[in-house]
Amino acid sequence: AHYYLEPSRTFSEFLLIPSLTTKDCTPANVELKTPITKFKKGEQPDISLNIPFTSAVMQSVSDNNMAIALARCGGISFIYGSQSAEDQAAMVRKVKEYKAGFVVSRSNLTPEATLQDVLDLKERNGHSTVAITDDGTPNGKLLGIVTSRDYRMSRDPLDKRIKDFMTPFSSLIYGDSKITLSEANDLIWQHKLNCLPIVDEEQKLHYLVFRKDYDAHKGNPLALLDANKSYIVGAGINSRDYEERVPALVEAGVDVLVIDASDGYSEWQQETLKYVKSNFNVKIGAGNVVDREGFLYLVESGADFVKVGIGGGSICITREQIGIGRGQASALIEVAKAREEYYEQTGIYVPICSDGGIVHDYHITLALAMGADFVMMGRYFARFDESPTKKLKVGNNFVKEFWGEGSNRARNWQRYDTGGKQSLVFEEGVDSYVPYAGSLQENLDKTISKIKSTMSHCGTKSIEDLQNNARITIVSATSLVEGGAHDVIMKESTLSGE
Ligand code: MZP
Repeated sequence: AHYYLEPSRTFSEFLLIPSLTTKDCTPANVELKTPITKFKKGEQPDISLNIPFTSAVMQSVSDNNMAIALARCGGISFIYGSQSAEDQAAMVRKVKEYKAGFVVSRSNLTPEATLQDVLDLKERNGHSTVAITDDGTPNGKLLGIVTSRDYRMSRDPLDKRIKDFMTPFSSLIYGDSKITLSEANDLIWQHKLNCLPIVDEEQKLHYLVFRKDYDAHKGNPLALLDANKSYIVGAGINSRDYEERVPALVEAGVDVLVIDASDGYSEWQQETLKYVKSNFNVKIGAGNVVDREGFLYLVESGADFVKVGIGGGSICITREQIGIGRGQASALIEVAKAREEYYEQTGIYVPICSDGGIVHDYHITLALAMGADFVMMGRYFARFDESPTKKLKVGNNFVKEFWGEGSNRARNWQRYDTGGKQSLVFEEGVDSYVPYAGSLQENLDKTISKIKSTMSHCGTKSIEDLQNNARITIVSATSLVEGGAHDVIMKESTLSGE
């Protein structure tokens, strides 16, 4: 046997040491744009993200609703593959065909209509916002807009009349090409609006611009109307039924695929990559791997990015069940080194994704500093309104359901397939709850603020800068204790979390 004598380390065993923060290195100047597909030195990647976040290929995390919400914030979801190819392609199609605004006729609604009536229409059509015009067409006069946020604020929507929630826009009519991003932004903040309609001189509604869209397209007003085309979306595939699944996903308009397997260092992944590369012009990532050999094998087989991580996922019991895995930090550090060497030798940069095991927000920054170009998370996203699972009350707390792809509930045997019986012989994942945390955007905004703040302390303004210049230290078990509140008597309110 070959022994790796260095212990296998996790994110919590590391901290970042601050470097000189220059005056221009404020969090506002930190840029989180990142590549997700490989590119040649001096060229641009075909697909990049505005924030380094992807949601996990899991039934309890990534459906079309999550994909729309995350793409709107600048990230991407990989829609789960443990469903029929047809159903998965339908979810991809819903994301690609999604239009930010939806116009209904005022005449479809009686004057007594409630907010719930509007929301039912919204639900039926799968949109996050309903715009109400006087004649129900885009040419009609815009009377108002009801958003999901209004719905949440109302608590008891049936008691409220639409008019209480409509945001009147009569004073906000602009020619679509005349308004600049910053003007629109000012208006949104000034009027405390969630979104702004862009209409032409004939009052034809062109687009509803959301606050979050501004954040995602900062600095490029026209991108907002390019953005109206469609959101980007990914999808997970396996190395069994790819000849049926990939054509359906490509036909539905998927932007990028990923082969989703717990251990991706296999000839099946090579075969799948070769099939996709020789039959389709679509980007495809592969994984998961935890070492240099696995990374190089997948890259040489054609992968556009590589996913790193075995056994670190919050719902994962692979390490306990079959003794396979590696601490996420150690895996990432080795793969990132192999990626740098490969780049030096070939001039081709292959992005890597750190998948699983993110517990605290700073773990994301650590993963980026250790060489990840983006992270994939399950537990993090499962907590939000936009995840596909039920919100329940357990004791005094609201929770959301969250189960692993290797659990009996998901029955995704293809993810754990090693060429044997076509079934899930034993579980490698658990069925669990996660604390409910509210909306994706609010939480993502907070996480991004923290990442930008850490990067500013490190004196770095981009992910590439962080990867090249971060200073990382191992922490001892005793210094971990020092990092929390210690040697003080906690007040009751702190203890009860009030
Ligand atoms: P986390 O963000 O919840 O810690 O981890 C999510 C990752 O765990 C997924 O992206 C996937 O790689 C992995 N996963 C999903 N299901 C299982 C399982 O049932 C699993 N074991 O390990």
